Amino acid sequence: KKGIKIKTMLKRLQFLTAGESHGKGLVGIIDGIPAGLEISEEYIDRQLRRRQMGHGRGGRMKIEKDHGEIWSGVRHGKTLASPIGILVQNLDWKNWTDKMSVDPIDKEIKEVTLPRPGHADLAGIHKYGFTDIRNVLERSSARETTMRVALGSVCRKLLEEVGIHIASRVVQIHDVIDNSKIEYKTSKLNSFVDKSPVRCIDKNIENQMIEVIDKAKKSGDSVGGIFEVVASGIPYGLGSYTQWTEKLQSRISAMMMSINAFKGIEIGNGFRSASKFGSEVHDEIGHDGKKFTRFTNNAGGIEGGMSNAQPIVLWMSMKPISTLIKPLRSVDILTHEKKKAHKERTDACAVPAASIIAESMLCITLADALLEKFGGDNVDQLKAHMKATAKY
Ligand code: EPS
Repeated sequence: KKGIKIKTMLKRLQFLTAGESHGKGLVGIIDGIPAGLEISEEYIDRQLRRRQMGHGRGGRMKIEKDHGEIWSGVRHGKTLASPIGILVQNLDWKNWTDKMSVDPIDKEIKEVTLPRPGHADLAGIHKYGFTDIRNVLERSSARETTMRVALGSVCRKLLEEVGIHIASRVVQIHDVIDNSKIEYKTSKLNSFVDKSPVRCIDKNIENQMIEVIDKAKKSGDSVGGIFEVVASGIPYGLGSYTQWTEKLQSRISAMMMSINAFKGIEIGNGFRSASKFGSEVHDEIGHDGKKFTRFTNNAGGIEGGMSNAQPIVLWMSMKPISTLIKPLRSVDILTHEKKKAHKERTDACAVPAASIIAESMLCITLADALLEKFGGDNVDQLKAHMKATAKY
């Protein structure tokens, strides 16, 4: 008998999000988290706050104060192994009760008919047969990623329990590049980088990044960028080379590329290895008397579809947000009149926020791969299994 199976790359965890950008709120469930994990709304909210930050965010973030309310799966501060349900209310909902009413209403509601190039609008109305683009844009909005961060924070807590830390930093916004090397431990990186409004390391570059965002904003435009996500404390053997569905890099990429506006992912040196010789790329092996060591980590912690006990390093690129205050050419979907695209309140830059979303998706992917390899119905069992068999 077939059970209900959510179609994802995940093996042990399942999660779903629901919610429209201007609906009542966001709903999420994550199932498969072992019992006995300490978690609080305060812990979740700390991550939600990180997603709301960043220079270049628009008016919506001034309205929202995202709060993850735990509805199920936790008792007296610890997980029960049952599905964890989380709710985040949209504070903006009170301004949208007519436009986003669940029940039919008598009032005339103006339909959105001018698709934005780059957004889900045009393909979405064709796919679902809508005449109002709002039916598409409400769910395709990056507001949905709030819930991914909320659910991802439960996985982050689980990873922290076993010494795995995930952090990120912005490398590039538009044409401004921060060439700094990361000199912080992964567990300390976020507390440093989070102090920067663009989440970069170099203070001079920070000013230039702010300038380029301000310039874009002033002209009604938007900018994208690149950021790096790192995970440390990873044992050997998450993922496998035995089948395409098992490879860790496929699982990570599928999860990452599901984030709104993400256009590219590099594992380790990625595209930057293409112009190098093999002898310059591959990470030579040493031994310090206790364990194997590597002289470099160009592979970004993954070889043959498995973690190799080096930090996992990912670079990701985000395109500029497609909702523009200075809109591009478009065509009315009903009249076929040539007009400018629909304007909504928007962000000039959401790259710093996107780096938090990517961290969260990596948390879910790695927690899943960890539970797949080491199992355990409660956190103590997971720890005991890891103590007995994990190799670093
Ligand atoms: C977002 C909320 C949205 C946008 C943004 C991301 O809120 P609103 O549409 O009310 O301003 O700020 O999404 C987009 C720009 C987009 O094109 O989807 C959030 O919570 O991150």
